[in-house]
Amino acid sequence: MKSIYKTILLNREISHKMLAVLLDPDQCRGSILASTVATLKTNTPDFIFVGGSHTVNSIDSLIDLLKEEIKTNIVLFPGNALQFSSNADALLYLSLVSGRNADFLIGQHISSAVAIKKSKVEVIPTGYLLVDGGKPTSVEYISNTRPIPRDKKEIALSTAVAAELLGMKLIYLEAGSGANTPVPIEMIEYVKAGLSLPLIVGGGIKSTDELKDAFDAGADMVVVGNIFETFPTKIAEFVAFTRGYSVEKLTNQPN
Ligand code: 1GP
Repeated sequence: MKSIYKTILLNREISHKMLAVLLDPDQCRGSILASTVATLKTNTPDFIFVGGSHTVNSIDSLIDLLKEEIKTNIVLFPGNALQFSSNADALLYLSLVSGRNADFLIGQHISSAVAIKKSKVEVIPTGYLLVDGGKPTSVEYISNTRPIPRDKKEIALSTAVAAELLGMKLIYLEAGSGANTPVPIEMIEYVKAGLSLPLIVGGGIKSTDELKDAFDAGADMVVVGNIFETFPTKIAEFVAFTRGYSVEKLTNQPN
């Protein structure tokens, strides 16, 4: 099976920007789920992420349904050790490196490590940095960690580089699902400039203008979830924009 991490590296090399649609099993249900799946079938993003800071409903049944209906890579984006499913294609093995809560740095990992190793799910160690998104978010509350202040890009870079040196393979700059304001552009640019790893950005992105800002600033992949919980058909607009963005960049490259 094709390695998802290799796909991410390859896409970054050819400047193909990636979009991940995040589905929270608690929010994506009933008519919203039906409309989301129908839209995703014909407007398929690079990845579907499944997870959330706090979920009650089954991750497995959502993944099974998605795999039946849509041909794309399903990546676990877990809020805790319970959100593991061996039916997923890959797992972002998140360590909340911006926080000082040992449980989310290593504790949850220990609870699930042996089961994960026995599975066939591709594990992608990911340094996860929570950035102030203008309001308290679930991830901040549940993880009991403080986000990096919005004007402290140097702290964000030092944290991201520490994660890189510790051997993590991806960096995720997160403003938190439903954030008032996405990760600041200056922070994305600054972290990108000092980092060798692929950079994921998410949290509070509600329009293709904000998606463009994140791509322009250096995000290799952007994750969008919350806005689609109210307007699932907007997925089509975001997928089309992402495809067009990479094509336009390639076309405008000097010979
Ligand atoms: C949250 O980064 C993701 O973990 C996506 O955020 O739900 O605000 O789009 P939104």
